[in-house]
Amino acid sequence: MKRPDKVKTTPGQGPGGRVPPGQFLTTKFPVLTYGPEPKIDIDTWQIRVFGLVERELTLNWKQFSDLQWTTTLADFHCVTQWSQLDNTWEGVTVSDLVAAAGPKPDAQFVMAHCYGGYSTNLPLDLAMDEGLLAHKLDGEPLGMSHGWPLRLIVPSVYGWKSAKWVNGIELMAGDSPGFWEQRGYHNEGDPWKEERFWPELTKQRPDLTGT
Ligand SMILES: Nc1nc2c(c(=O)[nH]1)N[C@H]1C(S)=C(S)[C@@H](COP(=O)(O)O)O[C@H]1N2
Ligand SMILES: [Mo]
Repeated sequence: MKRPDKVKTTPGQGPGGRVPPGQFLTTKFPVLTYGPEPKIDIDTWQIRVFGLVERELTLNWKQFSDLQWTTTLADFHCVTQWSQLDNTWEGVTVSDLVAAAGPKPDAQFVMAHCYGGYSTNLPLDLAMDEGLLAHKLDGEPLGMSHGWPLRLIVPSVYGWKSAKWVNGIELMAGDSPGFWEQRGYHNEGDPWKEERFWPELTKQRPDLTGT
């Protein structure tokens, strides 16, 4: 008998009540990328921490991977309704990286920038509390399509905030919408509150239901 690879859950059900409303479980880790995958050469790869920082940082892969590494276990919820539980990510915490640059007191938001032009915005507190710049998933380097060599992981918000191919963390005083946030996705994106799209936009544009 074929075992279904999706299990529909309702609030509070699912393993340990860990699956937010309107989500299906998957074990496959689908790929979701808007547009073409960027081409990345590890020899020229770099990440920049800039904006409201005391010391702007530009690190190459060697310098980045010499930072303290952290492992986290987290669930992943995509706004297109799949959730995957228990992913083990390894990388450098946003808080360790940002601490190295020294955030200025008026920094309150971050913009994650990516190879290929994608971006997403987050409150600085959230990024510092749980943001991980991950290079490995379940013990293996990320696949190209999952953001190799480095992606952001922010488990408590929808997956579009977990930017792949990250190459910049910009600290800002005011909030500013990222790629999907400019195109109708919710600014905060809490899956437990189903903050999927801006309510007005969803009403005006019924086509904006799950990309
Ligand atoms: N650079 C970039 N990062 C991105 C995206 C993207 O299109 N470009 N898609 C986002 C979305 S909508 C989701 S759900 C996750 C999916 O990650 P995955 O492809 O590794 O499953 O990546 C996020 N990060
Ligand atoms: Mo997504």
